[in-house]
Amino acid sequence: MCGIFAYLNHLTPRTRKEILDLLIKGLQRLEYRGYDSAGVGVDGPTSNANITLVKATGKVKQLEEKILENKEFLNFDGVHTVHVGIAHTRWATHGAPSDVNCHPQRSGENNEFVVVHNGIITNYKDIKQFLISKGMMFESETDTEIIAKLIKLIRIQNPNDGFRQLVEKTIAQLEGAFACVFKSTSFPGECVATRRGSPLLVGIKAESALESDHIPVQYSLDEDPRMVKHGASEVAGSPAPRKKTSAMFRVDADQTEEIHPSDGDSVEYFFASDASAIIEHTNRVIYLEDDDVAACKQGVLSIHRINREGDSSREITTLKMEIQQIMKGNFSSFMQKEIFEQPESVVNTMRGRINYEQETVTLGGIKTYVPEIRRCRRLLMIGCGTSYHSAIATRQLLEELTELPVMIDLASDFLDRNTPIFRDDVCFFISQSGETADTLGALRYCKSRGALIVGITNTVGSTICRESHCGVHINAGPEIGVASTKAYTSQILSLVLFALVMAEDRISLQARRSEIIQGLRQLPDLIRKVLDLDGKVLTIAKELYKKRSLLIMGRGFNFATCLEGALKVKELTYMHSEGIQSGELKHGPLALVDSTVPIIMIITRDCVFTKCMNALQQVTARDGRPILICEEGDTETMKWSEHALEIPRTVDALQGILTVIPMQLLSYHLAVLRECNVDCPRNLAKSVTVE
Ligand code: G6Q
Ligand code: GLU
Repeated sequence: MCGIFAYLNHLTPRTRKEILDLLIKGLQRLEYRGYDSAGVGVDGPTSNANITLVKATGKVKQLEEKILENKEFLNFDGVHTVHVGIAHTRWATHGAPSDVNCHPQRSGENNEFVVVHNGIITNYKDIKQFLISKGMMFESETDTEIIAKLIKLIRIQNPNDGFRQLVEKTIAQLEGAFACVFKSTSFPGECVATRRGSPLLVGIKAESALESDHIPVQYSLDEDPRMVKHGASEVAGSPAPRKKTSAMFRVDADQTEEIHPSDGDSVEYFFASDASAIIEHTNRVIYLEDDDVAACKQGVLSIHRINREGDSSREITTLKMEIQQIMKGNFSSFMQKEIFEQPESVVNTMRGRINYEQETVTLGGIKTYVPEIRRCRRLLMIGCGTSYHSAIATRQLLEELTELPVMIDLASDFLDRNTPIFRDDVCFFISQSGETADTLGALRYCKSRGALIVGITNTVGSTICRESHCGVHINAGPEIGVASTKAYTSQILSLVLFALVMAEDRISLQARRSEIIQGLRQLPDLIRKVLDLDGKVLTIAKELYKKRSLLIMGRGFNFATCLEGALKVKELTYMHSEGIQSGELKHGPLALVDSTVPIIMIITRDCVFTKCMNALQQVTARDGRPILICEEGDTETMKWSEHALEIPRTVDALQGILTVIPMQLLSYHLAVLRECNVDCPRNLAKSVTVE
C-alpha cells in the first residue's frame, strides 16, 4: 500500500546525485508494496530557497529516467552538507495516477511546503471547501493536497511557530489515516514526520555511538506558557528545571546529552513506511506511534506529542531482519502475509464509510447514482475467478436488500452469449486489478448498450475504474500474491456496503441493516479468531496433501466459499478440487462419495442449516468422512466428523467472509507441503489482460 522514503543528511556532504540515487533506491525497496506512480522532492538545484519536484506515473524506473533526463537542471554534481529529500510511491485512492496527483503534493506554486502521504484523509472534502473559501487554488484530485495547503494557511496564521508546531496544528484538523513527511523552504534543513493509522519509522545513522536506547517524548502541552507558570520553576530560587528534551542522545567527550551543530559529527536520518528501505543504511530504528511528531532540526531528532497517550519514550530498536524478510514481514510469502492482513484490510475497506452509532453507510463513489440505481430494471454482477465468486457470495443479500433481480455472470460466458442488455440495467464489474480483459470486454459491451456501469476495483486509475460511470474502491491495499485473498473478502464487504446503502430508506429493512452493520463492527476481531485456527488447518493439510482431489460442499451464504475454496486449492496446489452446491448432491455428485474421497463440508446455523445437515447425513451414510467448517460450540454437527474447524458465529450474510479463511489457509499449507510456488503458481498471472 504505497510507500514513503525520506533522507536527511546533516553535516554529511552528499552530491545531489548521491541524494537522488538514495531516494530512488529507497523507493525501489518499497515497490513490493504496490503502487502506480512515484515522485521526489529535493532542494532547488542551486539553493535551499526553493524545492524541486520530480514526478512520474508508472514505475520507479520511469521516475529514475525522468531524473536522468533532467540531470543538468538538477545539478547532479552540486554538494549539500545539510539536505532533506522526500520521496513517495503512490497507491491512488483519490484521483487517478497522473503526474499532478503524484506526491509530493505542495502548498502552492512556490513549493513553500511539500508533503508525501500514505493513507486516506476522510474529512478532506470539508477541509478543501474551507481552504477554497480562503482563496486557495487546488491543482490535484488528491485528498493529500489539502495537507500541504492547510499547513500553509496555519503558517500564515501562526508566523512565529516552528515547523514542528505547524505540523502539530495541521494534523489536529485531520481525520482518517496518514503517515506524512514534510519539507519546507521556510525551514531549510529541517523535516517533520508524523503518523496516524499508517506506519512510519525513523532510521538513525550517527558517527558516534548512540548510547541511549530510548528517546523521551516531549509533550507540546508543556510548551504552553499557561502550563509553565504552575511548574516547579515558580519556587523562589530554584533554577528553572532543565527541560528533558527528547533530542537525540549521544554521549560524547564532554558527556553532553544533545547534538550541537559545532559537534562536527555527521548524522543521517531515514524515514520510511517500513524497514526494508532503511536496513541497508542502519539497523537502529524508532517505530513512531500514532500521533507522534518527529522533528529533525539542526541534526537533532526530537519526538513530540499533542496528547499524553502511550509511552513517554520511544525505543531505539536494532533491526535483525534481512531485507527480503522485512518485505514479507514474518511471513514466508506475500499470499500468507495477505491472508493474515485481513483484519486490517477489512478495516481499510470500511474506513470512513460506516457510522456505527447512526448506522449509516456512505459510498462516495456512487452516491449521486443511488437514485438511478434504485429505479433500474435489474443488477448484473460480472467478473472472473475470485471476483466472480465475490458476486456469488453477496447475491442473496443484494436480492434481499435491493429487492431487485440480481444476475451473476462470468465475463467470458456473458460475452459469448451476446446477452441482451438495456438502458435501465445497472452492471457491476468486479475486478481486483481493474485490467482483466474479459471483464473489461463485458464492461464495454454493456456501456455501448447504455447501461449504467459500476466498477468495483482495488486499483484506482485502472482501465475498468476509468471506464466506469461510478464505482467503489475496495481499499484492500495492493495484493501481490497471484491467488486473491484479502481482495476477495474486501470485494464481498464492498458489495455488502452497497446493499446497505440501497436499503437505507427502507423502514422494513432497518432491523436487518442494523444487524449487519453491527456484525461488520465485530468482523476484524472475528477474522483474527479464525486466523488462530492456522495450526489446526496445517494438521488437516498434512493429511490431505497427497490426495488427488478435494470436494467442498455448502449452500446458501456459504456456497461461494465452496467455489472460492476449490479455486484456491486448484490454482495453488494443482490438485483437482470442486465446489459443490450441497442441494445438488442427489443430482449426481453423491456418486463421488466413499470413504476415500477427501470432503470438506461447510455448515453454519443459518436458514439452510437443516438442509446442510441432510447433506451431511447423505455423505456419512455412504461412508464419507467429511472435515467440517462449522460454528464454534455446534456439538450437534461436530459429532459427525473427526475434524472440525470451529469458526465464530456472525450474521449469516457475513459468514462467507469467515468461512473462506480456513480454505485460504488450507490451500496455502497444501501448496507449501506440495512444494508449489505460493506467490506465483504455474501458468497463472496476477492480471489476465488477454482474453
Ligand atoms: C484468483 C485469481 C483469479 C482472479 C481473476 C480475476 O485467486 O487471482 O481468479 O480472481 O483472474 O482477476 P481480477 O479480479 O483482477 O479481475
Ligand atoms: N490518498 C492519497 C492519494 O490518493 C495517498 C494514497 C497513498 O497512500 O499512496 O494520493
